[in-house]
Amino acid sequence: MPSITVQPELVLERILTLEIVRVTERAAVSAARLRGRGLEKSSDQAAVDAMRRELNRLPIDGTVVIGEGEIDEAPMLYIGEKVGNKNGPKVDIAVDPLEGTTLCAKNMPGAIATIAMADGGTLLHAPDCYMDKIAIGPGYPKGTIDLDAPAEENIVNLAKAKGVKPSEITAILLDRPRHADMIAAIRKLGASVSLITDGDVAGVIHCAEPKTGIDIYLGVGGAPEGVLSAAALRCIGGQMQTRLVIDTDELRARTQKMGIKDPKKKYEIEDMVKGDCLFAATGVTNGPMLQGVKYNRETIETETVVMRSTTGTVRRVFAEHRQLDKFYLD
Ligand code: VTB
Repeated sequence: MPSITVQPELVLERILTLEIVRVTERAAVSAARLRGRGLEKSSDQAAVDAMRRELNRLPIDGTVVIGEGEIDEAPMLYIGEKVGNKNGPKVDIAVDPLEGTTLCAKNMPGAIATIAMADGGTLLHAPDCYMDKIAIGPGYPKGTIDLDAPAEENIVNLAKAKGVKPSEITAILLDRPRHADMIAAIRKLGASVSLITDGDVAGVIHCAEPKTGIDIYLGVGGAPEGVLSAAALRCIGGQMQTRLVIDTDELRARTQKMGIKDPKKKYEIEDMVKGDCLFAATGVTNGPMLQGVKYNRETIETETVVMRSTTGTVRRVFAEHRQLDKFYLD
């Protein structure tokens, strides 16, 4: 194929939007082959391999800033790894090749392959630690939520802004013992709690998808997932505030090494994703956001959502893949 010459600023803006679909599609198909086998590590590895292979074909000079871990613990897609064929713009890349490894291993709803991409130096380099998060969808006045206020206060303020009673609000949280008090307080207000076992990138995005009926995300999840979901909200609108949970000396040192000066900083979306970005996710298992990979006799079907913050356009790409041998081999 002849190589395409384009102005560098157009590459990230438009062409890569469709290119990154291929990246998450491949990761999802590779992981989905092991769906329901109880093989968390192998399905994650399959997604990582496929994603890395596809990323290295892209005309980018990319750096993984959110990945599978530090170089000593992750041989591939580690934080700092260079990806792409270097024939293009400098970009930061955040990946979670298989968000919801347990969901995939148990063939439960909501496993996805996901990526965000932005100009070099504009994505938060977050360590693989916990992050306190709060998020709502678009259309509310700035300041409707505050990470430092109690959950009840946030729900009351959100209800006011939405013009409904607090009992008409639905909050989504990871089902973890650490959230027991928060869940009890939300229920005491009469509001509804929707619990997820994993997959809080989609959990945050649900706040911006009216059909889900979810109004607010609350609680502590992974920091890498936090940056990925911030990228999605930067594209489709919404508010989000976060703070890293730095609770050991080892983590403090690691955070400093990653260039984070103030470990207690309260991040807004614009601090986590400082400029325009792209976000994509392909369903691995069926879920409320995306249909999972479907294997037919002669085709493989995937569904991907891809977003671009410059315009806020959201595309859903339903793909039918043929040449299945090639699909698996290359
Ligand atoms: C979340 C969720 C992930 O980790 O970030 C969660 O989105 C947070 O960590 O799918 P804990 O599981 O330790 O609570 C995952 O569940 C992946 O492990």
